[in-house]
Formats: sequence, C-alpha cells, structure tokens
Amino acid sequence: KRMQFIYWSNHGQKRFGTKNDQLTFDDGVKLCKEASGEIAMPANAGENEALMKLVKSSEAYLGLNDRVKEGRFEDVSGNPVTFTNWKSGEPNNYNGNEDCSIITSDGIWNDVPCSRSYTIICQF
Ligand code: GN1
Ligand code: CA
Ligand code: CA
Repeated sequence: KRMQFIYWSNHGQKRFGTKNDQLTFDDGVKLCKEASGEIAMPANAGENEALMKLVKSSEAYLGLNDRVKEGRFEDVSGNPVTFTNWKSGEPNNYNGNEDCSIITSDGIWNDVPCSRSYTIICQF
C-alpha cells in the first residue's frame, strides 16, 4: 500500500514523517508499521527537538505506553525507555485511564487515554 508522507524532520540517522492524520494509538501503531516504520519515539533530546518541529498546534502520539504495568512506560517493542521529557506532574494516569502518551508543540510529554485521536508521526 502506498503511503504519502508529506512532512519530514531529520536528526542524525532518524527521520520523522507524518501525513497529519489523527488516529487512536493502536491505529497509529498499525499505520506506521504498514509504512515500514514505527510510531515516533525520540531516543534523546535532539530527536525530541526534531520530532517537536512536526508537532504544530495539535499533539502527536509517542510510541510509548504503560499498559503492561502501570507506571512502567515502555516502547512498542516492550523495552523500557531511557530518555523521557514529561511535563512536571506527568505522567499522572488521570482517572486511572492514561496508558499512552503525547508530545505537545513545546516538546513536553503527557500521558493520555489510548482511545483518543491524535496526530500520528512515524519514524524511519
Ligand atoms: C488533562 O483536561 P483534564 O484536566 O481533563 C489531560 C491529562 C493531564 C491533565 C493535567 C486528555 O486532563 O492527561 O494529566 O490535563 N488530559 C488530556 O491537569 O490531555
Ligand atoms: Ca498509566
Ligand atoms: Ca496525564
């Protein structure tokens, strides 16, 4: 299936791309896999900055969740992450129902419900 990614941002070897569609977390993971990439997950501050540049007024999902064990955020391969950029007070598992995470236009992170729709950015 042909994937039309329009907006790109690079840092080192990593390339972030988006079609600016808004999907649930699971649908976003699927979209990126179908495009032979994975949902965006910055490994360091430089990558976080590059990713931030694609996040305009809306917010975008990160490839990060704590579904397996509350409070233990891991990437889509199930590995714990080393770099994080949580907003102060986050992650807070608001209403006991926030196991996914987003990056805002200022580059900081917040945990949110996985069922909500946010912009999907993939990494390649
Ligand atoms: C947001 O807007 P409110 O209070 O329902 C946010 C939570 C944050 C909280 C911080 C979907 O919840 O994740 O922890 O603000 N919810 C969403 O006050 O963004
Ligand atoms: Ca949680
Ligand atoms: Ca939260």
